[in-house]
Amino acid sequence: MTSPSSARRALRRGLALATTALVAAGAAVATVPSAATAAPTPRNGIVCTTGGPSAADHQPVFDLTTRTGYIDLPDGNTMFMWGYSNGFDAFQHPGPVLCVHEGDQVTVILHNTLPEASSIVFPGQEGVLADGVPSQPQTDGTGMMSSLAQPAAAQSGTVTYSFTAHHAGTFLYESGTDPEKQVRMGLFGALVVRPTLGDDYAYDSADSRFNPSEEFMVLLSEIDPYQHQAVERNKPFNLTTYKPRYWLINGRGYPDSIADNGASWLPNQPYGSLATVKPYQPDPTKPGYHPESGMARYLSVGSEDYPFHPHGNNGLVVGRDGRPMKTDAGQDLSMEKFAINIGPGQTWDVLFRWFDAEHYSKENPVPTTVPDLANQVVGTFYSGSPYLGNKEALPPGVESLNQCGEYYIISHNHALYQITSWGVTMTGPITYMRIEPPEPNTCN
Ligand SMILES: [Cu+2]
Repeated sequence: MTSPSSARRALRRGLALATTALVAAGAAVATVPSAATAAPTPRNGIVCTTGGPSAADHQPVFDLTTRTGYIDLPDGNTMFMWGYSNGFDAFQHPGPVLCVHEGDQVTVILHNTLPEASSIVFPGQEGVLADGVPSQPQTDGTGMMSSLAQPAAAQSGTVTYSFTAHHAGTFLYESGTDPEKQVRMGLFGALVVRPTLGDDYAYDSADSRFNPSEEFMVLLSEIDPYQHQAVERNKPFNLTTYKPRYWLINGRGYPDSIADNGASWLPNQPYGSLATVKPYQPDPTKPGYHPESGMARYLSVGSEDYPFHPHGNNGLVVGRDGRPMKTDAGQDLSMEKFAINIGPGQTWDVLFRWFDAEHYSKENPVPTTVPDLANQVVGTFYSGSPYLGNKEALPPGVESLNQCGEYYIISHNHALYQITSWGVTMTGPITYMRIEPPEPNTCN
């Protein structure tokens, strides 16, 4: 597969924009607006789609439409994808992050526009109904399983799935029809069930509290471009030759991964993964009081383990696969981990804090001799100073993207062959944690 010319890309963008305009025009005259609504998009962090006005009555309703489209990859390639869009919006990848509350009666209406039947399964949810009857595997006339759930017919079929969200936690939703093809083509997304205790808790326990402005999604996936090319050209694909060559975080590869949510140059890949946090400071008498943890929700739809590895601090694993790390009797089974090894289909809920452990500053300097400016090799995001909140001169010829003396700490997949894009190294599932200097600062 070769990169399309920029002209083709521009044409496709133009078509996408035109489609969006048509949909917008259609919405203006439609009598029934799309049920799901997206909250105002924060620059960083998880972007929740909530289930419309009835969500307030604990009956969120989501319309998900299967669409085809293209995403941009770090090596300059573009990739044909399938995806779930929010309501009847244009194509996006991955699907919207469905945020509901424990105990909610959740309705998800699948509108299928693909040339083949498609369905949705909700791993971890119990008692799922499809058009009012139990959602269950389907067989064809020969007794072969044809789908893990009742599908919506090709082109224009619809199925309404419903369930009660009994358990708080992080879950996947994904295609249950020909998943070796459809999930890999992009039919997946995250489902977040918030506990009764409150939106700023991972589970119904006081020790799972986090700061809502520091909640992040790390949704990991992979692409074999030859499979996508075959689907785009309506050709068969031999699954025994499946070999991923791209790996993505929230549907983007580095450096796009650290761009803002909704970055203008990634019209179909709305979700960034830069984690912007403040230093943990539990003492209210000290400046920068910030006593809460951040929270990362890890999910994988890949076919291999992804050993994701945030540098700098351990994380506290408080949940796995939408269940808290506690016994039925409430005994704490949470554990600290440095790398989070996410298996196919798993989700991990991890609380983390960034400590200013040594309190280094100009008044408490790092006990080492810093080399001369001309002898330093520094990264793009270095401030020129080892001290949080300081900006100083950089070596000759270096341009820095550092804004206000903030720190950047890399988080990445530690299977290094997986942080590539068809062989281009140091791309793929890499992101950063950005540590903001204590306020007052000059960041904004
Ligand atoms: Cu590393």
